[in-house]
Amino acid sequence: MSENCIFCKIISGDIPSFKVFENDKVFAFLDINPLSKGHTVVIPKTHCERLEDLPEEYSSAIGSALPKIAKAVITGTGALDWNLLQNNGKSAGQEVPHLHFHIIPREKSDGLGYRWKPT
Ligand code: DGP
Repeated sequence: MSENCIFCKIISGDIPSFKVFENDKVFAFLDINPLSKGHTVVIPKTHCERLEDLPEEYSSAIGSALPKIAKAVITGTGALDWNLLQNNGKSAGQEVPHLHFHIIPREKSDGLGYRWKPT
């Protein structure tokens, strides 16, 4: 855990969130600024900033959890399709420096286009 990290505080419960999934290594919650209904953020329960820094045990856990979480999100929202997005570093659009994956439910003509963060 990192003292000043927003997502570490969400894991600990110091910052409230709408929890979607949790196990011993993975936590998922609704994005505070959703691009679509059900936009979910999936994070490891260890502090690291970027995908290349993630310890193997956590990458396995996230790899296993992502399909299950995505299935629950699309079932819950009734979305037709969805994006999985993950940003590493400021130049790539990463705002919160705790590794995270976005699950973004999509509908036809939802106006989001085919790129992260429509311009
Ligand atoms: P990124 O740009 O990839 O670093 O995305 C960070 C996302 O985290 C952004 O979509 C908004 C979300 N977020 C930031 N702070 C909070 C928070 O305090 N609570 C929740 N639920 N989401 C947050």
